[in-house]
Amino acid sequence: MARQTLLFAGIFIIAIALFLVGCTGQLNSYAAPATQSTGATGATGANGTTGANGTNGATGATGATGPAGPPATTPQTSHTDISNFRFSDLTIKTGDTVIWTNQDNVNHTVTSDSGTELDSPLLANGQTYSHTFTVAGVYTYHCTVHPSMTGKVTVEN
Ligand SMILES: [Cu+2]
Repeated sequence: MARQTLLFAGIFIIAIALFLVGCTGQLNSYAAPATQSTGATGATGANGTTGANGTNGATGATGATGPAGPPATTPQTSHTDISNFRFSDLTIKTGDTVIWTNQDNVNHTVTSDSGTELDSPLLANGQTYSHTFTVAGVYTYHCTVHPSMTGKVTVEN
């Protein structure tokens, strides 16, 4: 009887052992997923920062100043007397005006030696003749009544 009990006990133990082995195998196979899960996708990297704007270029140099024009002078008026049968030579600027006044008791004229720049009528005592010179140059003139009377106006820029 004891031997039978031992035998049953042995079979029982073996059965349990087999059962356990089977369960373990099932558990093992169950625990191991047929398909391995894919790892989580890595987070997308952050966008890079935008580059700073470049600095503006230097301002261009100011252009050179142009050549200076003729000095802006206010036109002048020169008074000159015709006296004792003589003219006085004058030097003036372009745009200036000359006024001749006859101080003699005889008539005189102011007449260009050539051309018609100066062409006064007969000037009695106290009368005047004026002319504005707009072009630089040397203007020689005389008196038609007394050709030996000569004068000169130099007009400068
Ligand atoms: Cu004269």
